[in-house]
Amino acid sequence: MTKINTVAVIGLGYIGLPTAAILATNGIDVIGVDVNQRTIDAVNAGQVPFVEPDLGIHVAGAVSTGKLKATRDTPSADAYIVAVPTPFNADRSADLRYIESAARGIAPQLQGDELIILESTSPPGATEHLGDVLLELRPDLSLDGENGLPRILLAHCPERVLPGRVMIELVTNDRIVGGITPEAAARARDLYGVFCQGEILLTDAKTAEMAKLVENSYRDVNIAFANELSMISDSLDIDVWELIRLANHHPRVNILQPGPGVGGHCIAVDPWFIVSAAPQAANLIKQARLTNDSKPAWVRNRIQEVLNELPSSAEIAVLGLAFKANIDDLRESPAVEIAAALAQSLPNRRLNIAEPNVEELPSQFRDMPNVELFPVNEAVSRSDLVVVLVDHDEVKSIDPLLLKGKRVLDTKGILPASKTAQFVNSPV
Ligand code: SAJ
Repeated sequence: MTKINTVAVIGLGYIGLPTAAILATNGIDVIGVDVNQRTIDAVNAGQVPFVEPDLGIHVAGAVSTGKLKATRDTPSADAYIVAVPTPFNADRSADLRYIESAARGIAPQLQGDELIILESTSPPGATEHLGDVLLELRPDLSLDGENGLPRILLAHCPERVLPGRVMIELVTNDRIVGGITPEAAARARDLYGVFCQGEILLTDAKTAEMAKLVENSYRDVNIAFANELSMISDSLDIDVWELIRLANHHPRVNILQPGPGVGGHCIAVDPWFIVSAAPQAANLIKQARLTNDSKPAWVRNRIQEVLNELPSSAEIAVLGLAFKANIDDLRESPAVEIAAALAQSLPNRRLNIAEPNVEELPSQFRDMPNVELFPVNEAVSRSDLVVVLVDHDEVKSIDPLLLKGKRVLDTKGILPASKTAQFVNSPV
C-alpha cells in the first residue's frame, strides 16, 4: 500500500475544514485550499470562520504544530479530498461547476498513483464526471492503468456529519466509500481509517453517491410527515406536540418534530438531485420537498392571523434565524425566509430579532429601519407577539414570567406555554 503522508483538502467549509483538522491532528500533513482569502488567513491564524463545537481546538492545535496550513493554490499531495459546494441550477439539477474547478486545480499536480476523493454531496455520476474532467486535462493518466498509463485512484466518500456534532460524528459515524475501481475504494478506506472509528463500507461510486442522497431524503420525507401533521392538527384544533408524543409511544413509530420548514444546505437540497435524476419515479421524494418548502409561508400566514387581532403598534419578537438549534448557519434557513417576508411586508411593524449565534443581522435586514437585533430576553420584553422559529438553548430557557400577557406562536413547541396549548396560544 502506498502510504499517504500529505493530503490537500479543497474547500475549507463546514465539511472540508473539520476533515482537514482531524487528519492533521492524527499526524497527516494537511494543506487546506480555499478561494476565500479571509478563510485562508483565519485558518493560518489557527481560527475557525464559523461556529462548530470543538473545531476551534482542533484547528488551533493542528496549525500550531505545523500540520495544517491553508493556501489558495492547490499543491502537490498524495491524496486530494474535494469538499466544495454543489448547489443546484434553476431547474434543480446539480451545478458541478465547483467540482470542475477543483479538478482544474488538481490536474496539473498529478503524477500518477494519487488518491482523489469527492466528498461533496453529488448526483449519481458526479465522481465519474470528475474523472472525465481530470483525464481530459491529463490524457497521459488513466483511472485503471489502461494502455499502460499511470493511474489515479478516484472514490466518492460522502460526508454524513451533523452540524453541531461534526467533530464527534467524523470519528464515530460509519462511512460509505464508493470507488471508481475496487483499488480506489480500498485506498480511500485506508485514509479514512486514520481517524474514523466507525465501520468503513465499500461499494461503487454511484451507489455511494445515491446512498448519501437517500439518507437525507429519508429524513426530509419524515420531517414532511411531521410538518403535514402540524398543519392538519392546527386545522383540527389538536396539539401536535402532544399528538406526536403519544403516537411515539408505539414501539414501531418514531415521528420527527415539525418546525418552520427545513433548512440547511443538505436536506433542503439533496432530494432534488434524486428528483432530477429520476423525475418520473421520485414522486414521494418530490412531494416531501414541496411540503417542507411550503411550511414557511404557512407560518407567515399564521403570524398575520395573530397580528390581525393585535393593535397596529404591536411589536413582534422573532426568536432564531439559524436553520436549526445552537448553530450560526443561516443557509437556506426557513427562519430567515419568514423574518425577511415579515420585515418586507410589514414596514411599519417593529421586528425585534434575536439570534444569539450572530453578532449582526444578515445583509437583507441591514437597511430596514423596522428591524433590530437583540438578546433573546430583550426581544421578548419589547414585544407583544413572540414567534419561536429556532429551538436554541437561549430560547428554551426564557423566563416564563417574561411571556406573561404576550401572544406566543411557537413553531418548535419548546416554550412552557406550548406544552399545554395549541400551536398559536392565547395570551399566556
Ligand atoms: N428538522 C425538523 N424536524 C426534525 C429534524 C430536523 O424540522 O425533527 C429540520 C431542522 O430544523 C433543519 C433541517 O430539518 O432545518 C435539517 O436539520 P437536520 O438536523 O435534520 O440535518 P442537517 O441538515 O443539519 O444535517 C443532515 C444530516 N443528515 C441526516 O441526518 C440524514 C447529516 O447527517 C448530514 O451529514 C447533513 O445533512 C449533510 O451534510 O448532508
